[in-house]
Amino acid sequence: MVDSHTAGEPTRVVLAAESGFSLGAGSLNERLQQLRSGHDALRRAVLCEPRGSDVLVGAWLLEPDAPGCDAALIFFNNVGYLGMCGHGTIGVAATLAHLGRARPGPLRMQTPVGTVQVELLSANRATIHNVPARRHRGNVTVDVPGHGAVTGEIAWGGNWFFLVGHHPYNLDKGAVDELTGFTWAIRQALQTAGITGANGAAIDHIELYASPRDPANHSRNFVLCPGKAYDRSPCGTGTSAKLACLAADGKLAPGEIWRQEGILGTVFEGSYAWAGDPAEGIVIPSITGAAYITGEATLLFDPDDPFSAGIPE
Ligand code: PYC
Repeated sequence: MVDSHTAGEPTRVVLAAESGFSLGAGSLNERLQQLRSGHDALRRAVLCEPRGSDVLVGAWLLEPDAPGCDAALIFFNNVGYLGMCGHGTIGVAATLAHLGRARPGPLRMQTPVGTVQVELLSANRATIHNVPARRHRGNVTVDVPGHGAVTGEIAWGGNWFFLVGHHPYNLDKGAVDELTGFTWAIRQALQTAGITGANGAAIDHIELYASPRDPANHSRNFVLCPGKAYDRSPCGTGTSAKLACLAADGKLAPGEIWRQEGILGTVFEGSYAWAGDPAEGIVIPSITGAAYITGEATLLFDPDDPFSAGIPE
């Protein structure tokens, strides 16, 4: 496996072919099902303590079954599987460069929610052209116990997000506990109120945004991930969701640059193109960021180790 971080957020790439472990030869979604229903212990063993932590996002690097793709990816975290992961895709691109499997230029990655075109700009920098993103509903108010009414927007950026601009918090790293408490309460309130993304999909990422610290940027965010860890990066799918909302409001023109600062002050540069008729409100977000390799290792599973499959929840 190869570890990296993208703008502070870690990615652990599992080189599935080298591991000797196979998910069979089905479609990517069939292989995801295999992993989810038959081998979920492997997700925990690879990612959770004692080998990993709640903060890590994993990426199984697999052979693609979609025509024209260079690789297929299944993203996972401490509690389950992600449709797409922006920081993770940039991390995979840097990992492929590190392994000598990719040179600067175009790459196509298959994910369970669609194909992502990647432009590897250098060994550490990449632009991803994400799956189509859209605002699903604007101006949604939910009653959050202990906090009152909170209004936000629901958007898809490869994962489902609830984006909130009106809140009383400073998005400071020192306030992470408070921000986590607030966003976790929002997530639970959405669930209780039956507020979902399209087709009843759970909204499992909550994004707060505010003015940037650095005037060169346009916004700062704090993103809570499904397993209650916060994204150290500005979140690729979260920035995609934000771009879709800006496009829907006519606040950002196609091709215009949006510099999204995360909670650490690291930046993703975003822009969008309309996917079709602007009236449909569907955009193709482009996100540029940098990733650095932090380690390479072989994971060992000792049958005598009581925590070989991770520390149970
Ligand atoms: O960058 O899309 C992202 C992401 C999702 C969860 C953590 N990072």
